[in-house]
Amino acid sequence: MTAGATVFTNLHLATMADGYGELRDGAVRVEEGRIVWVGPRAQAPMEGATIVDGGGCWLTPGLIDCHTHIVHAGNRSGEFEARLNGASYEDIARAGGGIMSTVRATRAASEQELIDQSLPRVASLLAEGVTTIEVKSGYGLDLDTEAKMLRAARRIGGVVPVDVATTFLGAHALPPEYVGRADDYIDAVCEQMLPQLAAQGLVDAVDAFCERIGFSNAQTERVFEAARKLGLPVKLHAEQLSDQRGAQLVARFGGLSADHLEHLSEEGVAAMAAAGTVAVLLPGAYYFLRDTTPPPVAQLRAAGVPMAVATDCNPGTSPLTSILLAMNMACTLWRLTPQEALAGCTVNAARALGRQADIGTIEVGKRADFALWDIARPADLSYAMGFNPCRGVVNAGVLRAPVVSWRD
Ligand code: DI6
Ligand code: FE
Repeated sequence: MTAGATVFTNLHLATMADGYGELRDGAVRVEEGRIVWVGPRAQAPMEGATIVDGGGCWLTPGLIDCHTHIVHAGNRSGEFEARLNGASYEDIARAGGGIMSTVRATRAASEQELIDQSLPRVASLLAEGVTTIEVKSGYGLDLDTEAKMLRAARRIGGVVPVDVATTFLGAHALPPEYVGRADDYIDAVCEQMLPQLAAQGLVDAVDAFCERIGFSNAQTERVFEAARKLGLPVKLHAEQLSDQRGAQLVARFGGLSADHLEHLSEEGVAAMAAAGTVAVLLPGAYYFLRDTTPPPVAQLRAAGVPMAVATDCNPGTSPLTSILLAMNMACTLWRLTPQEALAGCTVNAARALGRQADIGTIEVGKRADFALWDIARPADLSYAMGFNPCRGVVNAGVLRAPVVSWRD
């Protein structure tokens, strides 16, 4: 008897190891939370294992939402409604709206309130087969609140079955205390906030918003230098609203990912391809902002840049808590194939987090994080809108929902 052995059988596999990596009528053996065997059902080594009958479901890697701002307080639906009733951006800003309203709410919330407000959003993702999320700070913009956000993100991973990767996004916006002194704020980010948060073990990666309304290329570079000194990987909100050559910058630092990319240049594509930097595509923000410039998907594809797809869940530009809808939008709006969309939430999302050795495909040695789906083929995941065919989630070998015989 092998301790903790489970065989998941009577299911079709999309391993995502090579394209879909389709294996009909397959099985997976898991021991101690890791995949030890993948293959045809008829050959599955069953000795000493608990058997989970997949009932003819499809099994994919657990989905990975590799770009979220899901930990924040309050929301901005009032602002959304005001705009649709004719208020201008300036009206809203004068009334204290926009990103700073989320900063105020997040500063005012306790750590527990942040967790309580974020959990329903996280639960929505988990119901759709998500097993790993990335969570960014960036609504604190001071040391204490950034720390509170990152601790809340980490603690969510202890409350519900999800793995959390934390990203420090101190350079998200200029806090009111520093108006007119952006370089001083970047000093604080680089010399105080990042080193202290890293010393507390709260930072897996470092991000910045490189944009005319965010931080300059030179300021971003200083943040990246500070990350490099601490041995932390970098990623970047790049070319969302304009081409700031952020993709080239993050590629030069061997960055994990460049995210958004609607205004990415050919030169940026080439730099990302050479550096192996993942393109994280965020159709929720494009949709919600009614943007009209799509990211250069065909060029990214031709250059062999791995593409990920994520929700960008945030209260201002992408109040989206459905990874399946993000996949659908990536296909519908930007012409990703359903296979690319699923790779974008599995194998390539893992890479955008630097976790490709551990998660993202169903392969021997990886963690047994899976999602089980009542679908006819993997393309169904990108096809339907607002329909959730998830029938179970497996976290490190532990099945979270019954899947046996719901068809009976
Ligand atoms: N880009 C965005 O679209 C969001 N952050 C970012 O860096 C906006 C966040 C917000 O409005 O709350
Ligand atoms: Fe974002």
